[in-house]
Amino acid sequence: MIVFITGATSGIGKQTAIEFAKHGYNLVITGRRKERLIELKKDIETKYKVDVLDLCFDITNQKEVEYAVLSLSDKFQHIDILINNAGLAAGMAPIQDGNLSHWEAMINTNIKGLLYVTKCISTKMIEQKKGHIINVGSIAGKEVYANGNVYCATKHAVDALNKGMRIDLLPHGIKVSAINPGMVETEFSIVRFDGDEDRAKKVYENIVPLKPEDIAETIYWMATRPAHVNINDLIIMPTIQANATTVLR
Ligand code: NDP
Ligand code: 8X3
Repeated sequence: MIVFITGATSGIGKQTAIEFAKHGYNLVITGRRKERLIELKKDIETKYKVDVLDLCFDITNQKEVEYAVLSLSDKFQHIDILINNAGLAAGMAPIQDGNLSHWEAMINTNIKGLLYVTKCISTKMIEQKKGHIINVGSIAGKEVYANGNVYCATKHAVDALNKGMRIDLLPHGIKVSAINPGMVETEFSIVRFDGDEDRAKKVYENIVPLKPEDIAETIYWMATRPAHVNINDLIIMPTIQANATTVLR
């Protein structure tokens, strides 16, 4: 079995790669940071004795995505599971103060990048007449919070795309699922606040957030339900977080 994971250089994607490797799956790990991919490949192959292909590309670049998928060697051609995980929040500001490059980055990555990868890989899955696509959405795709405007919009788009893919790929025997987490401590907030680690730390101060392991284990569970069962949509929150804005600190 082969799992193709976008955004495996950090956080949820990296931990999901490790989780599937623990269970003997071979992996295609992707992201822009080549050194991290090489290191993860080495670690996983040594510890879990599975085959790992590292593909370094930027999902916002449609040609790079297409080339990466076309370049898959025979051994990694047959993708059983695609995990659409790569994504980011950039900035947090009222709409009138929004930074255009932050907006472009979120729209290009969370929506367009996910679409480019899905188009290439769903085509392969249709030929195989089987496959499973798992989209990493967010609680921000279910609710909107102050200053989250564009990030929330991109994750609402992921929610809609998840539903659309489920319908379109149904006749082809391809499962489609979404996982929508609340707060998970990863590099997410460091990226959101342009590298400001102190500000990022404050997000998780005095709370117990989800760990990437919690999401990875749940994704693995979703991927391993019996053939007649599909998890369409799942929301997972830390116990201290009731919804996007209600957090017990
Ligand atoms: P991290 O910042 O730790 O990881 C993000 C991953 O996305 C990295 O591997 C990064 O790789 C990859 N990525 C970002 N942009 C691109 C790009 N243009 N091309 C290729 N890869 C890219 O954050 P998380 O693990 O938290 O985030 C993973 C997903 O989970 C995201 O979709 C996020 O929206 C979602 N999420 C996160 C939550 C949280 O609280 N942390 C909650 C709900 C959802 P690289 O930089 O090497 O390219
Ligand atoms: C990340 C979770 O609440 O910061 O998607 O939007 S949140």
